[in-house]
Amino acid sequence: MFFYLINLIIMIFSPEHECMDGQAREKLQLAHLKNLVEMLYARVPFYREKMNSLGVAPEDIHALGDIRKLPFTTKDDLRENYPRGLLACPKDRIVEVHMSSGTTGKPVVDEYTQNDINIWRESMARTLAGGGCTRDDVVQNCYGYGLFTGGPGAHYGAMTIGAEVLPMSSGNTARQLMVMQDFGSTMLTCTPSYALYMSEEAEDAGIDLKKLPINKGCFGAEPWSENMRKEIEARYGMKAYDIYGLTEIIGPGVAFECEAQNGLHINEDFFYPEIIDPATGDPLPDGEKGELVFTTLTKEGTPMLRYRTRDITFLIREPCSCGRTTVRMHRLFGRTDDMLIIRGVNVFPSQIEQALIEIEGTEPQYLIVVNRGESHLDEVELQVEVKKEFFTDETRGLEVLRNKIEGVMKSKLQIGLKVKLVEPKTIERSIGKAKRVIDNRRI
Ligand code: DLL
Repeated sequence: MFFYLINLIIMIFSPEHECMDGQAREKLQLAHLKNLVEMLYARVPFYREKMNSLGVAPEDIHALGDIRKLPFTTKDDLRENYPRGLLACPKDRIVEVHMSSGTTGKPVVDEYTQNDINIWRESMARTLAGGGCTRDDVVQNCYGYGLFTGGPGAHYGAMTIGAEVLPMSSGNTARQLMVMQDFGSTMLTCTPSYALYMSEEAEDAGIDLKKLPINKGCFGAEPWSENMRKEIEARYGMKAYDIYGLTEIIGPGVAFECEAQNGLHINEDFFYPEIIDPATGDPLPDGEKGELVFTTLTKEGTPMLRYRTRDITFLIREPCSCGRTTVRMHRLFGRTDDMLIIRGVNVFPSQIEQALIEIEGTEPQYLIVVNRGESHLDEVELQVEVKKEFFTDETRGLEVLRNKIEGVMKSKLQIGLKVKLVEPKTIERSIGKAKRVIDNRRI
């Protein structure tokens, strides 16, 4: 009765799990962890060999903290075991497969049993409910369908809630806008860059998104800043929520924002998080920024043991005003492998984006091009789209703006970069994940 009331008031999808007492949850997590380690040791040679080489066996797991005795798993391990080397159950129990291509090497594979799909449905229902989704919503799902987890994940979640799903996939923006108007979509799910792109197309077509019923959205799959959130909220007249996940762990549904928007709640009864120092692998205390590591506690197809995500964040354990008791992660700061090292200085594309959107006159569209110059020094060109008024204006305005951006970047990033202002819509738009960096140094 108590949980039923909470559910009615603040739309928590599974209050009995999401608002669970901390000690009870830890007990559950430990039981799952023991099962998982036993199962992986018995069934997956890759994990058995790794554990043997560290001299650790399933019977060494007595407390949650013992997870630190276990080996890490990396993206390279996954690629080396492509396509089916990490399968932990008979192949005939697999009902669905997803992959993420990345930019180099073999894709990363996730294979799901029916039980894994059920966990995914549940995690995504919690995620969309965190963004206010109810059975009364019409969810326009413009994450890509196919091998990418975004489309199917959001679809499963919305259906589990009982909402109506429009399975649009990404692209064909004119049709997206037509359907949005004709079917009265109330919730949008897509990458944040595609949400912005659609809003530009709407503006050009004379459609005022603020007048449509669409009033909330769950965005993720790529880095985006607080300012980009404000921009999306202003253009649509909606509330925009950050959602996080990765193919290796399940897809979207690993963590999500609630209405308090003070970090992303991790579905930690399914996905056990740790933060480590990326250089040493040592655990870091709560509140300290490091690499996020996940163990899938209940997955059957391709479970992951201490998977190093390369995503950088910190954990927040203070109670959340929404009533959920799950640990939260701060929205991502970047990735260990996206970090550009420019003349010895660490730079994340997200820092550039954050600085840029604060500068009046620029559009939230940019491209970072890194070259190694003739003097063998790294040279960075930052291409920034500028509002169309600037190009009809005298060139003096453009020069002032360019100097301003260069000055702000120098003070925020501690490196000098060359800014090239470009006309609206010259930077290539993406219907999926946006490409923000071209690093020619590696070619
Ligand atoms: O992007 C799953 C997903 C789909 C998440 C839809 C959210 C919404 P992958 O293609 O395997 O899976 O990419 C995972 O994308 O390790 C992060 O680096 C990045 N990422 C995902 N969500 C966010 C986010 C999906 N909210 C990789 N903010 C992850 C920043 C994100 N980066």
